Amino acid sequence: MEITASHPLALPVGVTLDRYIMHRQTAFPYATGELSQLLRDIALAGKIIHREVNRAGLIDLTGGMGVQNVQGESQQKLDMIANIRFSRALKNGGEACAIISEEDEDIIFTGNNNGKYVVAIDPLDGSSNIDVNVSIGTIFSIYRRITPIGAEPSLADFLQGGRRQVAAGYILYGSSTIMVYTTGHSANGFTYDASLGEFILSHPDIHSPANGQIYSCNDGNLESYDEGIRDYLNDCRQKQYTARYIGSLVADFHRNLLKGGIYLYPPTKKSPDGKLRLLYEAFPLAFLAEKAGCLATSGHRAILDIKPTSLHQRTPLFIGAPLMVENLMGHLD
Ligand code: FDP
Repeated sequence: MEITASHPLALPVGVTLDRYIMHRQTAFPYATGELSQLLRDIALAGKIIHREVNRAGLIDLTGGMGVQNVQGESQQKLDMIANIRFSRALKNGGEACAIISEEDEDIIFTGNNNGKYVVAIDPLDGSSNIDVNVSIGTIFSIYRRITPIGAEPSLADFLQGGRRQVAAGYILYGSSTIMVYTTGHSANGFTYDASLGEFILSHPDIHSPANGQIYSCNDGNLESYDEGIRDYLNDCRQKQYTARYIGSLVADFHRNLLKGGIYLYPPTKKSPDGKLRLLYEAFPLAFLAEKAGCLATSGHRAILDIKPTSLHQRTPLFIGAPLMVENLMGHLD
């Protein structure tokens, strides 16, 4: 068999996440490498979760724990495992002095009081899809601490506001596993090659389409949405847009980011403040979305302009293609 230059076997493997992070770091002469290491720790935990998710059905990792998490939602075994994996990776890494997680009520102190960063994380988002082989994800958000290095970190480190994030992203465990993150410049995606054990740059400098034709929301909640939202959804139907709702925020967000679309989780009667969590769902996705040319709003203000007041605060979320989000806003009071 002749292997030509364009044959897949002859093509270079591509840029690994490690190399990319290292390369980016050299662009900042005063960078110490701690943020780079933190991102590598997150990627490593992501690889482990990829492995657990893929064999969950074989080793009794599906199903619930029989307990509820701090949100009052039933905790799945994989939720708990992902939480342990990420906490351990961040504790062992040494760069994070504290973590907050969807699965824990209070701040987790890593014991590394010299660490410069704090991390807010949803270790496994989309729990209701875990047992049925549907895409799920991890969402993370990183801040430089504002408490002095060496001291015990505090709530204030986590309540700085979304615009103070220094990095944010997600890992989607889908038909392939992909990590997408930004350090405040471009948004880049790295697909996991399990045979190499490496994330490889596959989606450099993501720019989402300015407009789209996909809308994603839980239609079963329609009766409990405000009139403006119902109006907007009607508009989408009249334009014969495509309805796509996986019910895993990361998966719905990722699809819309690449194809052009809007994700909506409005206030409902059951969740009058919205269902999604500000610090480890809305903030990181909004930060990433803005870098990729999208918009994210609560319906009242840009998500990144919301002043956080508590660790597990909720918010309505409308996020996606800028023209779609603007059109939606035109339907709201
Ligand atoms: P889940 O409760 O399954 O963890 O983060 C919460 C979240 O999933 C999102 O991932 C998802 O988009 C949304 O809630 C789904 O909520 P509904 O079941 O109410 O539609």
